[in-house]
Amino acid sequence: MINEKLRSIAIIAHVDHGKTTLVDQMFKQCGLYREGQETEDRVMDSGDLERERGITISAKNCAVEYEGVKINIIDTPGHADFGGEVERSLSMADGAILLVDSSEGPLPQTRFVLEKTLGLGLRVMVVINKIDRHDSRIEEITNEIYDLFIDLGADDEQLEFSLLYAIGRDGIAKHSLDDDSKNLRPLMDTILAKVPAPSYEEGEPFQMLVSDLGYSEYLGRLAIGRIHHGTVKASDKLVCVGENDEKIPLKVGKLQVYKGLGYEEVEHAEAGEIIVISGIDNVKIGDTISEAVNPKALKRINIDEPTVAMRFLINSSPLVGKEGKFVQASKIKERLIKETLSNVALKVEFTTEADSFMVKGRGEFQMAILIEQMRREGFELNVSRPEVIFKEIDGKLMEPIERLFVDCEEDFVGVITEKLSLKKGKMTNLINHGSGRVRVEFSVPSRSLIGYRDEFLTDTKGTGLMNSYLSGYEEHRGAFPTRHTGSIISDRAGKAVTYALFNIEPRGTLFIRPGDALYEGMVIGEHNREQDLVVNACKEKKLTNMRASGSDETVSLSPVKPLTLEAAINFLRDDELVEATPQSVRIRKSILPTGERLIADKRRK
Ligand SMILES: Nc1nc2c(ncn2[C@@H]2O[C@H](COP(=O)(O)OP(=O)(O)O)[C@@H](O)[C@H]2O)c(=O)[nH]1
Ligand SMILES: [Mg+2]
Repeated sequence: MINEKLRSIAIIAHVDHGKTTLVDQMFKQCGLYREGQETEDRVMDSGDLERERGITISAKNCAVEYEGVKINIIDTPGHADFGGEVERSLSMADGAILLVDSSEGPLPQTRFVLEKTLGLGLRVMVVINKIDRHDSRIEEITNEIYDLFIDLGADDEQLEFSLLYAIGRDGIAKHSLDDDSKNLRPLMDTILAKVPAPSYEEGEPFQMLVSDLGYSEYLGRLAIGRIHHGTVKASDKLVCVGENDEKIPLKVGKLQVYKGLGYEEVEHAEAGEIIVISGIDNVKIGDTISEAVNPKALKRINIDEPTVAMRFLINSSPLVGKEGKFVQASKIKERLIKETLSNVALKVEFTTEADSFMVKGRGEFQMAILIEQMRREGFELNVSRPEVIFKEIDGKLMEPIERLFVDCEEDFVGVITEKLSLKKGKMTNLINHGSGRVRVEFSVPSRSLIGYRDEFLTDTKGTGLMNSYLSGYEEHRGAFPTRHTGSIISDRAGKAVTYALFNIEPRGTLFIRPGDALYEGMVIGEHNREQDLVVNACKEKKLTNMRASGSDETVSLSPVKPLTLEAAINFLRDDELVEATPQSVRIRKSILPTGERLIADKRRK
């Protein structure tokens, strides 16, 4: 049986290729807004951090109606660190729209999302987006897209994808470049024609795969997913089949489907529909909700393994508890467990120490976003330097290796290649278009790229582009120094004093300002030399009987950029931690007392 009144599609692409903006226009043209209604840009980016940073972090569902057919749409993030969201979303879709920027072409995350989609056998439509860009290279990019499909092993049917052109921002899609289409109809019609309507076996018992979780004050936990077979009604008695085939009975509370940006309560729902049900607390993404007699599990969602690990610890600095509401290990543990429920690419391991947790994920950016969210909720915590996860295969130490694509001006290739080769990277390809810009490919250990982006932007004067994807595990390429500078460390607690900072300043770059609270073992700056430097930043100028000359009172310090969480994480050495609290980001030594630290350093050497 086929449910002709329904389609479900995921919108996938590299970051910034225009997914969320296109969804806005679909809303507008499918009559979701009244004429003249004030609308926000990128409504689907509804989280605070999403709005602030202008990126999509978690995948979200919505639905529009077109020509009497309901289209469920899933907007996904395009950043590699949030790849788990794409894997999760695709389990709800029958097809995908792949957006490719008309100037940037397919980039590493384009490859990642397309690989996942083809692997699941989903129908893909390709939209070359932002064709209004004056630097668009449509013909070249079309070839690159075909090459990518072939490279990823697309079969003949998948290779015959529909190709459209769009200015997503203006709500225009075209079948060919000389179409004078003024709206998205060509795209919407293609969705109806090319994305298969959900098919199901009649009479089969109800089965749904849980692909997302929600939470409501009134209803408790919400399980979200697509119905594979059968139908469901509110108050049906079902069973949730968990990871180890454990079966938990449940009674469907409220039954809802997506409508526009929100939910709509319904009496019953049919195969193919994406539903939101309440009635069970102990549900996880990947579980199957099934009819109570003879329950059968669907295949769990395939999620790539984590590649980066970071230790989360309770805040053990002397300033603990001044800003945060939640500082206890038990609160942090509870919060991390809650996060792993919906954030499928994240794993938490409990160590033998009660106040330390090992958090594993896809990258340091994913971690930074989690820490940022926790700070805003009132948590205080310490986190360690991110480390990539090694594997041992046949007695050999293996490490994750990435393919890195750099696009930059010719003049910068030298410095980039030199730096990356120090970090065990190898150049694998160099394409010079003769336009002054070059494309260089490297094979680089993942650990070399942690914290590298800032350095790269500095080295290319902000004009370089870099993107990478995980290409696999290779034998460990050997150690290299992480940072060529040391830290400037406070030797005591107190308030930073202008006079003292003025004298320290020539030794490096400061992170703090006069008046900031300091403690022993706190890192207050980056030293110009490789070793650490311990200083007294609270030292007042000795007062003499002679009147100080005026110029002393007006010493001026170089302006200090406040530390961002990401900058702090990138700066860390192995024996340092970031202290994150609702209002502050500080860097500190793991061992705070200077004497103890020196002894530990000696022992290590
Ligand atoms: N020139 C141009 N820019 C666009 C178009 N569509 C989106 N953009 C811009 O591209 C940026 C990224 O858009 P967004 O929808 O957040 O991309 P996403 O990361 O794929 O969701 C925003 O600054 C948009 O204004 C378009 O059709 N043409
Ligand atoms: Mg987006």
